[in-house]
Amino acid sequence: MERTQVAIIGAGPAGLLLSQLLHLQGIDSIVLEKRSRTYVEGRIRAGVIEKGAAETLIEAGLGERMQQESMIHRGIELAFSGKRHRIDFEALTGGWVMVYGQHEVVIDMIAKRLGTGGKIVFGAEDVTLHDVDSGSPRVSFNKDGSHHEIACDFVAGCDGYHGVSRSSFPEGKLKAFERVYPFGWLGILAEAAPASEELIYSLHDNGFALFSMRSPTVTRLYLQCDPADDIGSWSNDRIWSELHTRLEVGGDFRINEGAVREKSITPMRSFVVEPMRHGRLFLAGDSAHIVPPTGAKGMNLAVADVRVLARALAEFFKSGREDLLDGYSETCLRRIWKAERFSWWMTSMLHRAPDDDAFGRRIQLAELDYVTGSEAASKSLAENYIGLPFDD
Ligand code: RFL
Ligand code: PHB
Repeated sequence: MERTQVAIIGAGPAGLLLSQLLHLQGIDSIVLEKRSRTYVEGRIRAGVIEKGAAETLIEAGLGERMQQESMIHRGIELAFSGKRHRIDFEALTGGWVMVYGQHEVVIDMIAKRLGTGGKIVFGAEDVTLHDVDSGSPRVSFNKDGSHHEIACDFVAGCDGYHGVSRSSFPEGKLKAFERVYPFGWLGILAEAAPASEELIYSLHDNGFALFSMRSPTVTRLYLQCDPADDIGSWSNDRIWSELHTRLEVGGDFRINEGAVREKSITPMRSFVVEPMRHGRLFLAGDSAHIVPPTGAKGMNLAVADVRVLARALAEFFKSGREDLLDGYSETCLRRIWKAERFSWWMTSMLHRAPDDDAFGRRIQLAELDYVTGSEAASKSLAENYIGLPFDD
């Protein structure tokens, strides 16, 4: 049977960064990923990296291409009632965020791990966790028709919301907290130069829209839609028409159209499980928590979790100390709940709920007016958006 110190389930940002951080501490790991490398490297998701998360990636030796190709953003715009208002992160906090696609981060992480002898098994099917409440857990899986087993000291469940790790906790051990929103995001990637230098979050009578980007030639755009909508009912013409209507407010701003490369609908939910540890199994990233994308926090929380986990594991292997491992769940959850609050707040402020009444709409507009008009309120948004400081 093969052996490793840490078996990592999932090659998303959480699992891959954890394997790199452990490697830098001299700890070996094997990453087991259900999908193919091509699939994982092509999966379009997040685009905003907090300052602290970007610095973590750079310190871990993963920043080379990111520093060349990413864009530093020092503010965002909020559009409502026919006007655009800038939230100036730099003036309010001295901070910034980086705009760089999550799949590019994943490409960089995979290349780095494989380039330094790291082990990632793609196409690992039927991953099953065994004896995680003992001192010697095992993980089994099938690949290309043969059965494999890995003995390890710890298992890191970095396998996202639909993974197996969370369901390997004993019945009744986890408490789940959830809110499902009555809307989804339809996202497209367009071969078009971004018409604005900064992201625009817009609340329109037709619903929310977000203007974002990936590079000087690629624009990323989102529209609030019904989560039950069939993507087939959204022709490119209908999408562009809604984007023009919802985003082109204030002055002569016009978005550029271009060939649509990706088109998908994501449902929106807030979700947290507590605790994030059972015996020798630790959950990190989306396997333990989901945020609606409005606050751009999902990937950033994954980075924050594995920072804490890597440090706790390193301390254990170095000195046998278990207090950081014991504190893992509590340390992570303090940040997670603040990001949950922020994402829920941004979502409620910027979306049109189907059962909204006139009172609710006036309150939303008053909130936006306050957030953009008060320095204290703008600063609160800015410090959460750029990322709260790490505790560790
Ligand atoms: P991932 O990325 O889902 O990776 C989990 C990996 O585990 C694999 N897996 C398994 N492997 C083995 N066995 C199994 N049984 C397995 N089951 C699953 C999966 O194939 C996958 O490779 O989770 P991780 O690493 O925790 O990373 C989390 C982030 O991906 C996620 O939070 C973000 O993408 C959320 N998000 C955003 N986050 C940000 O920080 N900033 C943003 O701007 C932002 N925008 C977004 C987003 C997510 C979006 N979607 C599509 C959900 C925009 C969108 C539209
Ligand atoms: C993105 O560019 O994909 C993006 C940006 C900001 C968000 C969510 C997604 O809040």
